[in-house]
Amino acid sequence: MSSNPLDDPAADPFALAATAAAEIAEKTGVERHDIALTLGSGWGSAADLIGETTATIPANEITGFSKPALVGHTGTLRSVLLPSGKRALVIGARTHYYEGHGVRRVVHSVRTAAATGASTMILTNGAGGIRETWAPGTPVLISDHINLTADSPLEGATFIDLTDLYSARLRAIARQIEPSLDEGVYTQLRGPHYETPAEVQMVKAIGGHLVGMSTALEAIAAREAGMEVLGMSLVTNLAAGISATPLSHAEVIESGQLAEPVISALLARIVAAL
Ligand code: 8IG
Repeated sequence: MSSNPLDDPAADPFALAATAAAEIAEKTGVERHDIALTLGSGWGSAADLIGETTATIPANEITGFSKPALVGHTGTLRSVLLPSGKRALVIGARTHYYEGHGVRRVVHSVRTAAATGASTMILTNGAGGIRETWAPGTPVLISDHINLTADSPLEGATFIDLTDLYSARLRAIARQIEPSLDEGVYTQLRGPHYETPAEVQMVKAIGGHLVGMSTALEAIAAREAGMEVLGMSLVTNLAAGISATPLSHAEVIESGQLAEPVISALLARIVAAL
């Protein structure tokens, strides 16, 4: 196991993000990126659809990034030239909170994206759906979140307003592209276990519509960095107890793969409209 500089409590996570961004600029030959996308389960093909990939970097070659913990998570950073001439940084390497490396490692990709110049952060994920009407394969715009990790990427007395964290402006653009897109409140839990049915009922009672293990902490860090955030979930499964059948990771992966072409094309159309 190689050590990660972010694990040193004395390290400055923003300085390490700036270092990572400089390395990305050097390795991609792209001075500044405008938009960043983190592609979660089911969303990966969007990278091929949004534009022309001009550089692909194994994430572990960049300061602070780690090898992906999970098969199906690609572990690369890609620089994509959009038809508009804008540059997108596609992050296919997400560190999850449940990996236990701490929240600095979780949000490093977002801070790095901001340091590359990106002013828009698109966060995508696979999630469990609490609304019965959301069949597996349904994409949902994230309108707000509930952070049940009991953690924060902010350190010290850093008071950041999270009203309109998930930009109403960007959501309106997404709904212009696809008027049938539903919105929902994403609830981040620590995982890696899925919820019990009782926990899903608790999340429903407090106003959550989606359950997942990423995104909320990343969105907070994106806002701290001054970025405008668009969040989208792919409902890969009904949350525990909403459907009669138990959850299996294999089924979650499979429904993600089935929906991937459709939702990736949708995301590409949204990116083109930003
Ligand atoms: I994909 O049902 C996916 N990720 N917490 N619950 C939680 N995370 C998830 C789920 C789910 N499905």
